[in-house]
Amino acid sequence: MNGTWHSHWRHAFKLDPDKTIGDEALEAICMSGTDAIIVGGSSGVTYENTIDLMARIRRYEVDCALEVSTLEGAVPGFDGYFVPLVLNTDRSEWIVGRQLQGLMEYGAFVPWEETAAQGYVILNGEATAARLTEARTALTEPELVAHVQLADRLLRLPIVYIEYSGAFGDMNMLWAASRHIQDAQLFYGGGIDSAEKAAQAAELAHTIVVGNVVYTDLNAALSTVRAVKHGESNLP
Ligand code: 1GP
Repeated sequence: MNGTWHSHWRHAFKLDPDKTIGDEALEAICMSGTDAIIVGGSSGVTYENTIDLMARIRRYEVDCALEVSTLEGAVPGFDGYFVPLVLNTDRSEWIVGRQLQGLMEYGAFVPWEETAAQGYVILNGEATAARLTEARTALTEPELVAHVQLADRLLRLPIVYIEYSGAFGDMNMLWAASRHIQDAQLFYGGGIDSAEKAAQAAELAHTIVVGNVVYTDLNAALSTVRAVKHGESNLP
């Protein structure tokens, strides 16, 4: 794994600027012992709601990164920036198109040292991101492995993100991805809503990302941090 600003993360919460979170819940999340807060969402992300959430998270010391999925939501002042490339879509706008558009507009202002591309493989067809990008989510295991190799070995992306957003994924698929990762940091996200699921996914991924449960069951969300911090990954 590359030694970069995000490489030590084992656990991250993903907060959606388009969703409401109270001050107390936000404090509990930021003070939970998680390694980072990722700000990002698939719809309804604007400059205003992104900067508002960033300012609130900034009261705490936790690392805070922005996943830049729309130009409207590109806000300066985060510790780091992720640029997602969706690898399992036929629509090139989600692989390089929007990213090029972003660079044409903001290329001069990109903090390159703190910016990392994420090779997304979206595997839950029901996820908003899957619908939006028309991702080919029904991949076989060999197809998934090829996507992982494309991202990790051929393109040398720093992060491979196995995304099941909204549903807990097939751990056999995550296992297959983890077996074939060489240098990239393996992120897993999707349906982690308990300590058990967190521990299971964290055994196979370098970093687990917990999203939706923050808004539905705060205590369960907090339990995922403890599960990861007490367990260890089998990955190198
Ligand atoms: C979403 O991977 C994250 O991008 C987390 O997924 O919301 O299902 O936890 P959940």
